[in-house]
Amino acid sequence: MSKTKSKASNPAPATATRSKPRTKAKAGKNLSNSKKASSKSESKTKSKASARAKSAGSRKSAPATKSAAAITSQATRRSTDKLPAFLGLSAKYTQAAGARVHILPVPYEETTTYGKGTADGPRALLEASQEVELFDDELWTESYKIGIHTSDAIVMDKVEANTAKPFQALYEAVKPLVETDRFPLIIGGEHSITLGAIRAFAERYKDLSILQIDAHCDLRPSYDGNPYSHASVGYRLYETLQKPMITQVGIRNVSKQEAHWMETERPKINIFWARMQDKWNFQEIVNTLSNNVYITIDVDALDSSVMPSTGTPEPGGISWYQLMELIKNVCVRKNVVGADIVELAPIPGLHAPDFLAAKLAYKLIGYRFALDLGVTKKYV
Ligand SMILES: [Mn+2]
Repeated sequence: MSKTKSKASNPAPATATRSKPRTKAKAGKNLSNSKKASSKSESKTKSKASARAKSAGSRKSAPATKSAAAITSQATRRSTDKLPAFLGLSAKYTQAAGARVHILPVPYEETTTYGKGTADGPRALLEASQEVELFDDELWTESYKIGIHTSDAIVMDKVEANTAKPFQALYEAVKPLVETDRFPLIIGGEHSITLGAIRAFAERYKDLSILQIDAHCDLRPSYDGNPYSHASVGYRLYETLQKPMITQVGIRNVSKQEAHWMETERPKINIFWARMQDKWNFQEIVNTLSNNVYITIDVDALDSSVMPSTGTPEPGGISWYQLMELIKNVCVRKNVVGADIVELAPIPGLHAPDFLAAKLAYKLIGYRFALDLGVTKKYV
């Protein structure tokens, strides 16, 4: 479905009561200990169930009688409450000063056009991350040891057509991290936020290119009268780069207007269409990028069978392992300077997509820092 056709429909999120918190007894799991593990090897055996029970208790789903507006306002409120730290790591690995990776949760949702709920994406991802196994079975290492700090949520007012400095709060959070060679991993929220990050990266890296993994080109100059709509983010990013260069992977939704712009302007945008995914050569995809790369992952690039929790789903998406191959190849061959994961719109009671997003964040960190972590195993 084209984004242009879907504005009127605004279905309320599913209102099924969230299933009771999982307390499945892993061997040695201590249900009563709420302190985070702090041993040399972060143990996943402590605290998880109790933390999970606590957080799950605070986010009961709305009863079926509530209006969509009430549910939205509840989602907004929840999204600004204190968020759990990614992976539930102990302080040793989360100190801002020492951490190479800084997770920036951005529960921004102002221009979504179809399914709602991406304001709750950061919370769902961070909560699900408490259950992600810390040992990477592929890299054969504990990637969290690179140090992962989770910042407080970055809350921004709606960016309008006349906003002078779009997504300024995110820009200001990213800028010092870029300058000190930290790796910002931004968790959305709707896709338009990527612009705030790219404004900071483009100032530091003259040759910055963007790998956009997405179902949609997002190349409309504006949408609904707003140039900062999530449907226009690709266009905004393109004009923000010093030497515009974007590679889009997984695309299966383009409007006539976008197609016309590409045919007449011939922008430096390489598209790898989802319908050709069986023939993709990942090395060829990576070769279209400059040395310094920012990765923006709209979760709707994935097939909606594995990622139904997103506002504008499209059939025919990519698989988990294709996504892994792509990220792995770009991390090995290029200098990936930052990334975001956007458009997760959690469905109450359906935790697999939230967990997928959390694991995606952790895998991306692992691939990016495999060398620094001393990974010697051949994995690509
Ligand atoms: Mn998209």
